[in-house]
Amino acid sequence: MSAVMQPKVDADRKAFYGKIDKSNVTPLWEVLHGLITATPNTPCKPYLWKWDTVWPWIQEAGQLITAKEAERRVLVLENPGLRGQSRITHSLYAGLQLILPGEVAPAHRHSQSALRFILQGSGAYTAVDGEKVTMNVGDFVITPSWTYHDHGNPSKEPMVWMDGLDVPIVELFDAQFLERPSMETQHTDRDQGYNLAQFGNTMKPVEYKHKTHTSPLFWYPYERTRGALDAMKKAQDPHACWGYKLQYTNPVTGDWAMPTIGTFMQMLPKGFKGKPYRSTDSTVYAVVEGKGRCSVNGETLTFGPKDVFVCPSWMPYTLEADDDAVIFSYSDRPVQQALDLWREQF
Ligand code: GTQ
Repeated sequence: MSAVMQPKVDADRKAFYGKIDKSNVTPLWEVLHGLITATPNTPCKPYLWKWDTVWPWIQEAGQLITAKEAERRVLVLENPGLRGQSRITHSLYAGLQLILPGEVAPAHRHSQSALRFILQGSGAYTAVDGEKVTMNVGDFVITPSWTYHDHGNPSKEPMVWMDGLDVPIVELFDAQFLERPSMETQHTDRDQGYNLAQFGNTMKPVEYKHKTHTSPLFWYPYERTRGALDAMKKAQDPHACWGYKLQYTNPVTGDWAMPTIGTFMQMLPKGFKGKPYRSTDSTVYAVVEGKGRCSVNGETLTFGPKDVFVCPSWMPYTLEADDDAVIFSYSDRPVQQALDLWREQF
């Protein structure tokens, strides 16, 4: 085709696009290269939220609104590449929730699954399905899809945890529901610790049959997780990329603790310099102990306790630690694996 033909071709195509556009039809060839890409083309960016920066703002939020009025007094951590979408990665939500002494965050239930990862304070509780769990720093707590939950703080100190929810995943499927019961708080008739006793001891009640894909154990205390990492560290060498890393499991099925969110705790031993790693699950990290660095996409994220950072899909990153660093993380890995999509490379 000669060059002189081009304007006519362009004009014909434009006219054609205009004609079919009115009926909501569009040519694939104009968008194909952006649609089916050779590697993940994520809008998610690497980012670090320093605790020292956000903690004063969390306290300020505590002066501006009560937990009751807000329903949930949370500062959402929005990925800089996804502003206005209440997302920390393309598929997951994160927020920092504050509950002050004497406050109650009223009960509700929703299709979205939630995790709590405790960053500061002790003595506040979350009530899940009729049972209160009093939380401490480093604990991982699950609120399964469609279970009633309310939070309260009978302690004398403010309590902050990170909320991780699968909001964007549920939104993708347009499958969200929310209900508020008539009572502000749930009647809790079981003792604290009952859930852990039933499911946290590599046993289960003989009559227990699981009905959902979420772990029946909803409280994973830090003490146990930390103990497991310590034992691992004594027994073996660290993995070249991730040091010592454990995945939280459903004790009954051995599967993920939550169907949509994979959760992990890892330890980078003092002086660790990890090799580059990448995977298709954009990952949210929350630091419990220690200091170190994550280098991703030419940026160095220098982290310490209570900091939160994100490593986006398929960007190679390395982890380093100055002292023993213990880091919680979560991602959409269970969903990707269930759909045969997940890849990693190291
Ligand atoms: O605690 O139920 O950060 O429903 C966002 C939505 C927390 C909660 C969030 C929620 C909650």
